Amino acid sequence: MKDILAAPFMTEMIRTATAMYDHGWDERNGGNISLMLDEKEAGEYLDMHSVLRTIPTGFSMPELDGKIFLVTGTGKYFRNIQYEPEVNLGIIRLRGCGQQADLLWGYSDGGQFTSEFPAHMMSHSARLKVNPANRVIMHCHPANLLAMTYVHTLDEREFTRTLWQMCTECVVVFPDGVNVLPWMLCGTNEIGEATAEKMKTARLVVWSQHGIYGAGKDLDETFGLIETAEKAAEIYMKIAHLPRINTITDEQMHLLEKRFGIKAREGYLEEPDRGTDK
Ligand code: 2HA
Ligand code: ZN
Repeated sequence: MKDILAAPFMTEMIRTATAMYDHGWDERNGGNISLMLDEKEAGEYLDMHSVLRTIPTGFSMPELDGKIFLVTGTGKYFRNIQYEPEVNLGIIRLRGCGQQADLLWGYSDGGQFTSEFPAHMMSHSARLKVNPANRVIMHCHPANLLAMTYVHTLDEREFTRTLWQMCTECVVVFPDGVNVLPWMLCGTNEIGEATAEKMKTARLVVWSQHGIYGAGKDLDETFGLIETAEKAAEIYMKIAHLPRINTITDEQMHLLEKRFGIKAREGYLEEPDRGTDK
């Protein structure tokens, strides 16, 4: 059996959680990540028949039966993941219509997966239907995106357009835009279901006055997605109180669409022949 602490999925997870902490996105026990593992790859590092204990999930998701996830632990600090991965992370396999999670590794102090496990698993299910290559759901509390939800309309088209206007590459990195949930109680199946519904049409979902969810095919892509949206929100928070005398126009965004071979979300940009709006 190979050393699991040297597995690429483990080193990448630790590297990513540490970078997120270093960016200030995951204060105290804030934030959580789940990474779907390939069964064959995980089998090189784990005895797949040895179940340490079984944890009830509190929801039913038959479509995820047999799927294996590396998940951050509840109450655990991202800051500490690099020092004690086996305490702060766990690997679980779902079964029994997703109602049971068999622990295969980790949570070694008796802990369990993140309180946002329902939102993660429901979002995995939603994103896999849109993109079978999706592997990552990531949640964190980046300051500027959060700040923006206090002063900007939560209308999804307007929120997205503002972010696209803040950096030239935004529309290229997230052409599907950003969906937005109003404030909701976190850690519940209800916010999980609402997040998954929003994940059907975008890889980024803002939780107002709380944080953001991102989805992607790997940790790098998902981190980069949140990083780009947060950079745009930072610029917005630097200029929101000042008169805006220049911006990126819809016409320019259409040029970006052509240059990078992407298509901005339907109806989010004015069509070229109808001129541009703000
Ligand atoms: O796990 O971020 O939303 C801590 C959180 C809950
Ligand atoms: Zn949170």
